[in-house]
Amino acid sequence: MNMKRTSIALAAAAALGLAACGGNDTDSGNSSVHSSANALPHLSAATPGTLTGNCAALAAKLTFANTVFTTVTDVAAGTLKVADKPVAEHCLIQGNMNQRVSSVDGKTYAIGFEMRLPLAWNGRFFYQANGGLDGNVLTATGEIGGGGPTNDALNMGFAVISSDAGHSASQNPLFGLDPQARIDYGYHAVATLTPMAKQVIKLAYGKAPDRSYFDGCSNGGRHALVAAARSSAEYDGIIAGDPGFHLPKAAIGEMWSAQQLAKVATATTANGLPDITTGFTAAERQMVASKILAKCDALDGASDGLIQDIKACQANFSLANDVPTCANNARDGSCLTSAQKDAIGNVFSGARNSAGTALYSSFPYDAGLGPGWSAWKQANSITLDPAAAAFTFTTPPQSAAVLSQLSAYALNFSMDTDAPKIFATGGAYSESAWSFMTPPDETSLGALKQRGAKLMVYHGTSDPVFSSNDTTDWYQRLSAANGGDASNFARLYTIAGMNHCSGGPSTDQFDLLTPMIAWVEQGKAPDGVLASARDASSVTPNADVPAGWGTGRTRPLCAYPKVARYQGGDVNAASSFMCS
Ligand SMILES: [Ca+2]
Repeated sequence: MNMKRTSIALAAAAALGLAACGGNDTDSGNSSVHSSANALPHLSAATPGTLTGNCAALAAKLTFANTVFTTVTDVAAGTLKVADKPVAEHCLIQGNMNQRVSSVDGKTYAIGFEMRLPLAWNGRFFYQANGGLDGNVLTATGEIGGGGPTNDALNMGFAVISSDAGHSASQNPLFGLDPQARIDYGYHAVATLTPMAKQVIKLAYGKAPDRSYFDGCSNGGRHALVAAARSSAEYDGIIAGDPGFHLPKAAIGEMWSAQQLAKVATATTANGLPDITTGFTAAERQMVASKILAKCDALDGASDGLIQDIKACQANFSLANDVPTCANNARDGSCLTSAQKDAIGNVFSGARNSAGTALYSSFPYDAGLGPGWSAWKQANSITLDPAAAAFTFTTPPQSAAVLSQLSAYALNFSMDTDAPKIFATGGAYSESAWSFMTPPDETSLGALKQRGAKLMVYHGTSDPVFSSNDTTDWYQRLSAANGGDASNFARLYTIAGMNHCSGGPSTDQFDLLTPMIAWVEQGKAPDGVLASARDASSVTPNADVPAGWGTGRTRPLCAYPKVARYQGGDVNAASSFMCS
């Protein structure tokens, strides 16, 4: 199935002439040391291996400093499935590293992990970076991103690791009270697990991985961009999805949004606080999305429900002028009140303090204002984000008692006096949240670049929690730091209509890992990547895909700043679009 998708993608790229769209680093030599004035080193291809001996025999061989291996067991083919296909037989190894008792809260912490090693190995290692607050050792199938993936890294033959990043689910979100757990979550778990995982692979297959890949979305995308900076020697291909690489600021942005929507709420919740879901109802969100589409959809040449030219859209759409203002403040879903326009305008223009200084990023107006948008702006913004802010992203942290008052904490969070605490240190907290959560120098990726490693970043333009504007801004600065063009080692793909990591009215199903391998190991730059809409006929349908799109819609994902523009022909076919 994966090979089929690859051939489709390559055929589509050829049909579109996309090979001519991007950079010039397409030399296909096989040397790992090839280099010239304008070419970056080209890493050699991985070669496959076989698990030496059986899984049980591996147990006696496993050893690594500060590591306890608790489970080593064979997993039969078909025990796991991806897209209804059986995952091949593999060896499951579970354990933990650096177990300790916290001097701050007296609780036992460790970096929990699992690895899944296929018997038939492709010679590669895959770090599966997980999302949210971490705290769960998710099954190490090697999720490759996008909605409803049709394959995973384990099934593609990778040896995969997944971890809880240094704390358990039962310690969420109060792990932030422990200084070391903060740092493990920020960057230290990845740095600690990577050499252990490579040693396990060496013991299992008789050689360390030839090539190593790193992939995650959301907080996992943050882990990926942090790894690009901190672990540039360890990873050859890094995929960062909807990266929360400025997560402490984004959490402030979420609470800012909650405060804006609270101003126009029409009801209160059981705890007497404004019900922020009433500040911008589902009908009103759908209406605003229709007005955005009316101004922006055709800018890419096709009125197809997808706003590919998201930059032009921001110049064309005006919340004030293009959305009707309710007469007599009578809200019926067909209009917004002036107060709502102010509040929602503030949500999109982004968090700022009383001096007008931006505290995070603006968000682009786009069509994805459905449930996936609401879940972050109107629910997580008063639960998950304040939990992270209260205990992990501010110093000193709040007391554990705040756990029962998170909504009030979010709605009362001061953009003037609380927001600066993401940069603060004090007492046992010797690193600020900004320091441990973000890449140390996010546009200084020379070490990664110069050794021939590659970075692919994708971001839904309807992501309501981590703004694609923030990622686009970073990519522009990265380009500037690389002579105006970073495309020979780092590419960004914005995805029209996609909410946070998946969903939204979008073509959110794609495989960046296969083109990443081709880029790293064969020097084939990924100029066009094929994405599909998960319509009603999909194995994993996306309810946000309008029925009017029909079945089988595909689109090219274009490397920023190029945009998929309609050239004529079948509006559902990627081949009808050109990246330009
Ligand atoms: Ca369009």
